[in-house]
Amino acid sequence: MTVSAAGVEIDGRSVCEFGAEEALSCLEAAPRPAPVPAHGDGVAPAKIVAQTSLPAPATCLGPGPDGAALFGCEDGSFGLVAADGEPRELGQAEDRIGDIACGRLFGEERESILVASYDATLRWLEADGSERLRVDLPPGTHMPSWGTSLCLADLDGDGRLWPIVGTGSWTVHAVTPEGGLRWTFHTAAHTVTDVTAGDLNGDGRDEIAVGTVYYCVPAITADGERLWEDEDYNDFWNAGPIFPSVRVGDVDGDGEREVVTVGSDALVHCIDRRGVKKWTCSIGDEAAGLVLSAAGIAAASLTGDVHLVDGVGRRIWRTRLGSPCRALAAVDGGYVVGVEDGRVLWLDEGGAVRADVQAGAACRHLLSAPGGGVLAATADGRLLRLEPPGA
Ligand SMILES: [Ca+2]
Ligand SMILES: [Ca+2]
Repeated sequence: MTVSAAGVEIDGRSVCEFGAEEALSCLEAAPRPAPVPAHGDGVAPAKIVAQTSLPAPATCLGPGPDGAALFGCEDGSFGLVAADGEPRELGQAEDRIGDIACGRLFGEERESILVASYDATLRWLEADGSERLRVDLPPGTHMPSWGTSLCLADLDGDGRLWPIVGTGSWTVHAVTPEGGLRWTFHTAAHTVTDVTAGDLNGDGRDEIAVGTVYYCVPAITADGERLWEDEDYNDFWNAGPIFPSVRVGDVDGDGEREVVTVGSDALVHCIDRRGVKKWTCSIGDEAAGLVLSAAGIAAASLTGDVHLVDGVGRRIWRTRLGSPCRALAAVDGGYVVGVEDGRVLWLDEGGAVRADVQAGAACRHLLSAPGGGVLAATADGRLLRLEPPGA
């Protein structure tokens, strides 16, 4: 066990991170945490290239058709913004947008847009925004059927992508081309926060990993059955209640994909394809973002730190930003982070802050934009296009 000013490690894995206000005073010989980088310490100014007001604060951003970006808002409006273009509203749901996605569904030539709303609908739009189909998400027995989360999954291993929607009413649905349901998976009393597709068991068909608000990270087979039969509920009980995001990738390079999530216990959890916990790593507080990339597993915390963790749970670096993180996205050569005091910061793959800009309000969602820029949605309902120096 190693105790330092940064936290406690056992066998090289972080089990407890001290926050910015919690550095131990009795460890004067230990290295002090790195200071928060200030503008001017090699941090170049980024630019606000364009900004506009959305109908309401955004709840989600996502890649759209033909290089455009998609947005969904708290008031149920949704739309797209073309590269260097103005946002264009495509429609209006009756309640907030839970998630928005784009892809070539069922092997079609053209891309489609999917919009999941808390009004218990899934909208399927053509790339031009015209509505093609609307699916009423079936009511649950206790909770409303909010459409909270979306992903696309190759359920048959033939390259054709199916829409997968997670709901508030403890269900995940696979939607057919006619707007019916191929299957419905019941999470057993766990409202869904996130769904992510990936071939976990290596049979060429995608499974679905699911984040929930209540002590559970299930995985679903391509046929809608439970993939993990042996979930360690005691472990999830310690880690929960909320798992806001799940990611799938072979993070340790052993040829098998893992599910990576962060829990209310302030730990990054790595779960193998059989549902067995491989490791955990502390990030010191609840997570505001989780990104898998070639450099490692990046997680931003409400403490105001960004952590990069390797595939076996050892910390590579930790960068203090001095304000609670609210959004994290991968960009070419590193990461971009939005923090509560309104700054948006670019970090390189080594964790050094290279550029920043003041967005004027806390940034809630970030999306890498074509051409090196970033789209940022702020808490006060603006959408900004930002560019680091040299972009
Ligand atoms: Ca599979
Ligand atoms: Ca692996």
